[in-house]
Amino acid sequence: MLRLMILCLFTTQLSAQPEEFIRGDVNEDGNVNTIDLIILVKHLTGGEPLNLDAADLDGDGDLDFVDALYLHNYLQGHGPEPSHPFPGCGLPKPPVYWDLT
Ligand SMILES: [Ca+2]
Ligand SMILES: [Ca+2]
Repeated sequence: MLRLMILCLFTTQLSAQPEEFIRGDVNEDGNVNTIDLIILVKHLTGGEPLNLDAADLDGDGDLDFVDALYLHNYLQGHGPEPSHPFPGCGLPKPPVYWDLT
């Protein structure tokens, strides 16, 4: 029984591993371009599923039209680059926890 519990814990940890991605590369083709913006807007209006981590352009943990505007501005050369990981593939930064004790 103990072996089974340990195996289950190990399996859960493996499946919880974050996957590498490029912020803004919503369709995961290796490029950040207008197609990603179109897919993101389609998703936000009830359309296609997508890589939610990559679509969170500002990396705030929420997916909304601010992310679409962020990507639009970046693609037009009027906004900052997507947050980490960008332009290369990588893992998101771990969350910062405040110790209030
Ligand atoms: Ca793409
Ligand atoms: Ca966001």
